[in-house]
Amino acid sequence: MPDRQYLWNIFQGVDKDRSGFISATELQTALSNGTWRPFNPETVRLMIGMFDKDGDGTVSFEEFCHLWKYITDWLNCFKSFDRDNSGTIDKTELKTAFASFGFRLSDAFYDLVVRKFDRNNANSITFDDYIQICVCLQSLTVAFRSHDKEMTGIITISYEEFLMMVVQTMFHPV
Ligand SMILES: [Ca+2]
Ligand SMILES: [Ca+2]
Ligand SMILES: [Ca+2]
Repeated sequence: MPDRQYLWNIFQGVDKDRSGFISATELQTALSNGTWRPFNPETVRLMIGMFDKDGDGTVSFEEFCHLWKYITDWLNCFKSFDRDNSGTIDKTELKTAFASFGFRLSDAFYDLVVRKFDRNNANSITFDDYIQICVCLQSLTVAFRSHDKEMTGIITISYEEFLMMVVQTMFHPV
């Protein structure tokens, strides 16, 4: 953790209306700095949901300290896999990243992910979408494993269980 004064300065810069709390809009604006494209609002909502411990819908300074570390860790992870320093993750880089997380998946899967999240038509994924993909994949994997008691990699679930799994992971994953 960097010192609190350093984080307090960042916090005050992000808290544009000086309310003492960071709203989703303020966070999105701060994260968009340096790019032309707004930070994925879904990722912003996801992160606020994870760090808004008192549930008031905004990020206090205490909550911000944890959020800041989370974003920094993801950014370092993203940069370490962006081998060609293009600022985005292409299919080959994504494969390397996920293989290092322990996923063994086919090319068809990576093609699909890049196609779904390639919002710039550049055959690659930006930082905000990368966080969203990783967090969703992690929570879907946890949900799958909770049904896969024998660790066979195959589960049998009902339609309702399937819906519950998707709703729980896709909307407000933790
Ligand atoms: Ca504010
Ligand atoms: Ca809060
Ligand atoms: Ca790259």
